Amino acid sequence: MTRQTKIPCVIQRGGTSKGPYFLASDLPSDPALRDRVLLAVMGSPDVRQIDGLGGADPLTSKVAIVSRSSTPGVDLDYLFCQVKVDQPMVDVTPNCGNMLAGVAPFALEHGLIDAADGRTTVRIHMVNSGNLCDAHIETPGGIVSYDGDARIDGAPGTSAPVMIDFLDTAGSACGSLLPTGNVVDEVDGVKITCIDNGMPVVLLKAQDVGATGYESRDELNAAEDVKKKIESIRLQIGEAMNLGDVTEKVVPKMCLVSPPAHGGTINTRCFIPHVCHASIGVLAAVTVGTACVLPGSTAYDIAEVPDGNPKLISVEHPSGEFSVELETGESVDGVPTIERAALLRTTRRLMEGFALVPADVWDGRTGLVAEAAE
Ligand code: NQM
Repeated sequence: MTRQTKIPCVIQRGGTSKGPYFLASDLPSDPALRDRVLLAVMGSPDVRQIDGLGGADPLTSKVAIVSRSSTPGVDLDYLFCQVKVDQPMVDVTPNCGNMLAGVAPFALEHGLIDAADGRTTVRIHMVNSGNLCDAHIETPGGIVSYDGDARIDGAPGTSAPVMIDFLDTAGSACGSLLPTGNVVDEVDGVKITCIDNGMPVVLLKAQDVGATGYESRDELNAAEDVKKKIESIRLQIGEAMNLGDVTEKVVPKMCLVSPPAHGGTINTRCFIPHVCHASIGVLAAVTVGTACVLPGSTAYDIAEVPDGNPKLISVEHPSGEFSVELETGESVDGVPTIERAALLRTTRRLMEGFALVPADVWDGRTGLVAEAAE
């Protein structure tokens, strides 16, 4: 019988995503070995991830790695790992604002930080991008509560609210808000806006690639012609967005935009990047919201942006809407600065135990690297 390495692990829903959460100290510190371990944990590469914990979908093939932060004034470090379902690859380029919702509760339950009586504010360093955020967690009596009335589209039921304030997300992976230096570029005859306010996203009008923008997720996943056009644009623009060769990367995300259909600000269908999202990513929504207030962008002329500051931007998606509160500051060269983006998520601890990986992938007792996995 093959001996297996037991790794302490919690499975948690974070927003509209789900996956294992680990303490950094329970995983190998070498990134290449860590990635091999995560592939084994999730059962990748395999379209069904049948031999692992992954859910055979990009939204359930995610891992959060958490530790106390060594940065003064910051409580936690959070590294997000997107484990590819059908390829032996782990991408740490982007953040995930959904898994982020579970990070502070996980750390509080593991005693990495202390809870206040009532509500605990936790400052988190998102290692992937170097950005900071504050997560506000309900902790009555100093204990994390998962019960409450908060509801988000894309997750059933209600739970305790996790309010998140993003403090400085412009240029998270691309180095600047508008990485190509332009509000609009043109590729394959299609006008696009390349923007990164927490997530590298390319926004294009749905009609420009032969879609309406109101299709279901399944319809778009079956729309090979539309997906081919989108991928061609993505591969051509990746370098100009400072992301290098994006063939094997999960960014930039590709977002089809169209006028709102349900009283929101804008309607979206996001490809992440090859599968249509069931809703929309957190930082993708912050980035799309930012494009809505950016004069000249591909979203600006179709967005119905409310007056006032801060503004509640409602991003419509295949399973409802996602509200982002955006506070804008002075415009510099026609580009508004985003002072703050705040939003609501929920989370729930689902399982606690051990993930098991074959010892020939990682022998956790000796820390030995297995050559066999190469
Ligand atoms: O944009 C999916 C998700 C995400 C990422 C994706 C996310 C974000 O919904 O911050 O949360 O875009 O691949 O979990």
